[in-house]
Amino acid sequence: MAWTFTPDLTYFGRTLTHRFVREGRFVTRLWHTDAQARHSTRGTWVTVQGNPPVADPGGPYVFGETNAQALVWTATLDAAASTDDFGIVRYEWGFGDGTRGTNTTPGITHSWTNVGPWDVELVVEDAARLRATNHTTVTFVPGAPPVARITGPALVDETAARDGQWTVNFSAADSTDDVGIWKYDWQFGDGKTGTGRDVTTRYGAIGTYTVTLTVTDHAGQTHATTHEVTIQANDLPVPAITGPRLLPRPRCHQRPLVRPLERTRLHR
Ligand SMILES: [Ca+2]
Ligand SMILES: [Ca+2]
Repeated sequence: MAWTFTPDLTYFGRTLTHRFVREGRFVTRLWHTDAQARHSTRGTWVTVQGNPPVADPGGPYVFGETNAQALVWTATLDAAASTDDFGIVRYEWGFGDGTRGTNTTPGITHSWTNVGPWDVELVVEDAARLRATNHTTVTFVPGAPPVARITGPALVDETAARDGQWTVNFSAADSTDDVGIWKYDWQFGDGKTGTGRDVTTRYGAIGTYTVTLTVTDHAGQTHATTHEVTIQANDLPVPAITGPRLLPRPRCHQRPLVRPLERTRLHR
């Protein structure tokens, strides 16, 4: 009669004592040989169970705007303070937004779509499948809103025009934010719009236009400013006609190039 706990650990005898060094469910096999040398095998599960774990999700967590990227808030949570007598094998998180995630290590990174506060649940499990649950909160706090500034000409004359279109450049490079600007949205006052920090537009008529710049930081906070630009023409064009030059009139005392006909007859 032999008892096998692992391929290299075998006991013989009707009864035995085995010391488990960790929690979990283990397969134990009994190899039996009767008096007629017939063999049979039976297996069973042995569950080794210590104390349940203690869940500690950390927190409450408060993160700033540096954790935001294009209105998505990302943070790493740490359950390293959770404990168990033999060790935690699984960390399951409920992020409060309807999604869950699992990991075999205490840390986990997740992204939320707004600032919360989010009620976060942590479930830890040891090798014996004993569980413990705890909660914390995750909150994101936006920083300062951005400040929009337009750099561009106030007056654009005909030197910038070509084929009836005035080309004008504007820049939002002087706009500021405590963390960073996500978006630049432009309205040029003539119905056209644009995006990006540095933009070029074309006006098709003289006049004064109000340019509006709206900047958005990664927390979704906005600020708008305006800038007036006047499009003008220079002096009106002066038409000039170039044609054939007039020939000079012949002088009266000049002899005709051809002699009169009757005088020619007298010399015959
Ligand atoms: Ca345990
Ligand atoms: Ca900001």
